[in-house]
Amino acid sequence: MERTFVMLKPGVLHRRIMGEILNRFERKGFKIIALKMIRMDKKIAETHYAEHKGKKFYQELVDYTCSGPIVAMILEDKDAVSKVRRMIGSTNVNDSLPGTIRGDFASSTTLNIVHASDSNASADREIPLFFKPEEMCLWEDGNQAWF
Ligand code: 3AN
Repeated sequence: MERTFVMLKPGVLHRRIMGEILNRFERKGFKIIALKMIRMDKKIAETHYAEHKGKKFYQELVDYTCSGPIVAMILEDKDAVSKVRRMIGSTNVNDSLPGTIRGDFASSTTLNIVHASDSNASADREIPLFFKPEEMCLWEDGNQAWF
């Protein structure tokens, strides 16, 4: 099983679409093994987006992600990284297709609503930045009769 890190950026809460987005991940069958709402501090945002330091959108990106609460989560599934990336759509909002999260909800590339790890290496770097091991809740799909 593979794990990936997903972050719903502040615009999601402002627009009241958190449930809609979580619903898409659940319908697809991902197992949510960690979930929390936090206000990101500048240091974490700068570490998370370190590769973009110096680019013209960097400051707006850091300011935006720190401007309100974010929802951080770890999703687990076979090929979770690539599956989630397909569901969120292209980085550039002009290219993100209808039916993807960015294609349906984002109107700006910098403020593009959602982040998801783009590789296993990114997931391995991002997960510990946002979650302590004890914040993960590992669970098994139980006997169907219980539900
Ligand atoms: P992704 O989030 O799709 O992995 P990255 O890692 O290249 O894309 O960029 C991180 C974030 O930086 C994007 N989610 C977006 O908010 C912002 N960003 C990336 N490229 C641009 C760009 N060309 N113009 C404006 N904002 C950008």
